[in-house]
Amino acid sequence: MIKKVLTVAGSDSSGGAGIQADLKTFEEYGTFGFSALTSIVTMDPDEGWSHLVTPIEPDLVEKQLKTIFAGAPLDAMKTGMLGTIEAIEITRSYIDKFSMENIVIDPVMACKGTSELLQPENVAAMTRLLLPKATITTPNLVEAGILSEMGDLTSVEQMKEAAKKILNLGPKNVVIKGGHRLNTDKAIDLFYDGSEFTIFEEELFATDFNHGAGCTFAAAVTAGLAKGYSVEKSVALAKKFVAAAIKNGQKINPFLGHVWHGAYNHAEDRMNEK
Ligand code: PXL
Repeated sequence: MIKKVLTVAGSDSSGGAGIQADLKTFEEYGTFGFSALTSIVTMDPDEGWSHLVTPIEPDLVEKQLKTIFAGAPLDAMKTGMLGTIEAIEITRSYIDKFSMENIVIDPVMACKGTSELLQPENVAAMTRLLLPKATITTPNLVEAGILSEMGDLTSVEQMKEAAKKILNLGPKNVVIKGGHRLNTDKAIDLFYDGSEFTIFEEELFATDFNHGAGCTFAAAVTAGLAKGYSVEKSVALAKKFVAAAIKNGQKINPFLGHVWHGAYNHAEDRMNEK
């Protein structure tokens, strides 16, 4: 049976992050994707590509989850941008009601291109209601600094300390993405399972065409878990998947370049007329 995977996240109307990244990634992994939309992000080319986040009515979030969970059990799920505290509460209630396992919490707090953070009270609700249910959480350096209350993280040693603090919030595993924000010549991710630290390294690509990288990484981990891979293997494979996606990033419009979710599997070659 094909594995079923859910994303509870926002729509990135520009096509690279959010549920668009998630569903494309789920498909690349050969899993069957579902989505419950929590918000819609739009960008205005007439206003310097400024972002607007419009939350979905909580009642409509619930209706989507009811539809999705009506079928056979899901194999894994992830959360991304969560529009409202109510959406967070509803998501938690479905996790409990259906005894969901294999849960990836991507603690999205801002979009690139906007300094506007998610409401602090949303972050608090996500921390309280969702992190304790997480198989793994996938903060970037900024998000890890906020969750650990350590502020700026500038070294692997500090990332280790932050990972310990984040694990105390309840997730079973944490991976902190150093990315381009850590001033290293490699893209370094730190994985912590509560007993051991593992460093994952990939080439750091000098590209701006990396919109959607974070969502794609978390979605790849989720699909890996759905397929029955261990948490560590899911992270290792996700890292390779997203590295290929960044390396083959595409300039999508005058403002932005996106990761290419199909790069790892050379999806651009599919269905070509021979
Ligand atoms: O990359 C963070 C992110 C998450 N979710 C949605 C987004 C973005 C950034 O644009 O639009 C829906």
